[in-house]
Amino acid sequence: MEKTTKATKITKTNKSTKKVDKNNRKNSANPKPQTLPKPAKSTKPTKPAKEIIHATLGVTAVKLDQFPVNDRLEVAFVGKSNVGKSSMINTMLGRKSLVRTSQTPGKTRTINFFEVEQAWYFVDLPGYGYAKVSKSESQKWAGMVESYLKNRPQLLTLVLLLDIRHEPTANDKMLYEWCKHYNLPVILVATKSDKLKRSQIDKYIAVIRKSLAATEKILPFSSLNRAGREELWEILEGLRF
Ligand SMILES: Nc1nc2c(ncn2[C@@H]2O[C@H](COP(=O)(O)OP(=O)(O)O)[C@@H](O)[C@H]2O)c(=O)[nH]1
Ligand SMILES: [Mg+2]
Repeated sequence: MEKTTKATKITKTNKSTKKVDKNNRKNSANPKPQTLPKPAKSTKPTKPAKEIIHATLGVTAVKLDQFPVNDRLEVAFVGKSNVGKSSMINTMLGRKSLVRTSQTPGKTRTINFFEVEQAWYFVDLPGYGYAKVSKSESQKWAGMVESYLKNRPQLLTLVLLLDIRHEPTANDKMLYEWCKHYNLPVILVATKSDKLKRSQIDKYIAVIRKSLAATEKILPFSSLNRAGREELWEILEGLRF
């Protein structure tokens, strides 16, 4: 008896789902060819998406002597406040909210070390450039970030995040030049690529490249649709081996 009741319920649910499906199908019956997103250069992964089994917040630090002591390789993520840093780390790790997003800008004044598998630390450096932050606060930021960058021989690369829609800020440029000066590998990633049409992406990337006088590739990335995720993993794995 119970089975029948359940079956009826399920059928009911299916019915209503079907209705929606039908409507959707109707809408998509005549797709406009120009809306089909077919890029010249496909960003589709050729391999299955990278899966991360172990990812956890390891250490939260505000100064050098609190940084973890071990030989894991580190990848540090840096960029202005709100650029999409926390979202990117979550996307890379395949987690929804391991790193909290949209915290009050300028409030994150810690360096967070996320353990990734047995191999890595993903390091979330504090964001910069929030207007309401005082001068002494931004000096504190600079001091902390500099102390991190100068004292981590295990730092494999910096990932510098730039909003694809905006010209790099003075701080972005300063960080980029800093990497060049100290010969620290840097990966330039242009975030929120979903905000642009595919046809616009190259144009905006060119603006960023010119503004930084950058020589390396700038990778479009979206935490919304995961564009760039597999490519970034490939670059990181390539640096590691
Ligand atoms: N459309 C879009 N929004 C994003 C993307 N990444 C982050 N955001 C949004 O941008 C805001 C700031 O993101 P967050 O990851 O907290 O930035 P953070 O301050 O750099 O750590 C949040 O509202 C996010 O939902 C993205 O790839 N696409
Ligand atoms: Mg953040």
